[in-house]
Amino acid sequence: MITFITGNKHKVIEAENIFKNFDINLDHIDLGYTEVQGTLEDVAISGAKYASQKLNKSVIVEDAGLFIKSLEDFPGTYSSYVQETIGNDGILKLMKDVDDRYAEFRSVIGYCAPNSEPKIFLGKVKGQIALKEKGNLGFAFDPIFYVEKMDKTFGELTTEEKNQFSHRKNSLEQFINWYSSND
Ligand code: ITT
Repeated sequence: MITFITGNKHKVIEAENIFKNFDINLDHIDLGYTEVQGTLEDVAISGAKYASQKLNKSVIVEDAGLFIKSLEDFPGTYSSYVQETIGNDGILKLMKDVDDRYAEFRSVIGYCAPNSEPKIFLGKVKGQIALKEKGNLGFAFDPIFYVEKMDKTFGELTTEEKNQFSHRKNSLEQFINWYSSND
């Protein structure tokens, strides 16, 4: 049994949808943990270690973010704060008249078992910042993240569609592959 520590119910839905194809049970607890200042990797390592010690369980945590090339990787590790303050409208304003709209979502999964050292798994997906919000599926930055091969934003994709190639799918799949061959 793996316990996913997150306060984001959308992440839980996506993760459950991925885990159901494997023989690993996934539980979910919203245990607040203090996010250290630092990279996605730093946050995932310290969060996983903290939660696993506190609960005496094998846990995963995830730290994710949107990295926009022409804004020098902003909002990056400030993604939560930016989503809560200026939101998608604010990002679109910053991107007004910007030609290079390349962006990546990154997801780092931190895994830790009791009395062990944490491990991390990075997943990415490439896209573009759309010219306007599109779609009401998904969450947070999804309506402004456009994926050329689908000709849709993440906000226009069902969970199943997003889970075919999202940053979260990539990080979780790496974790699952490692876990399945080490357990
Ligand atoms: P945790 O409790 O798991 O930390 P969170 O929502 O705070 O949940 P993160 O810090 O990992 O998640 O994410 C940083 C921000 O990026 C936050 O505003 C998320 O809503 C947003 N985000 C993360 N994954 C996303 C995705 O797949 N699509 C759109 N926005 C996403």
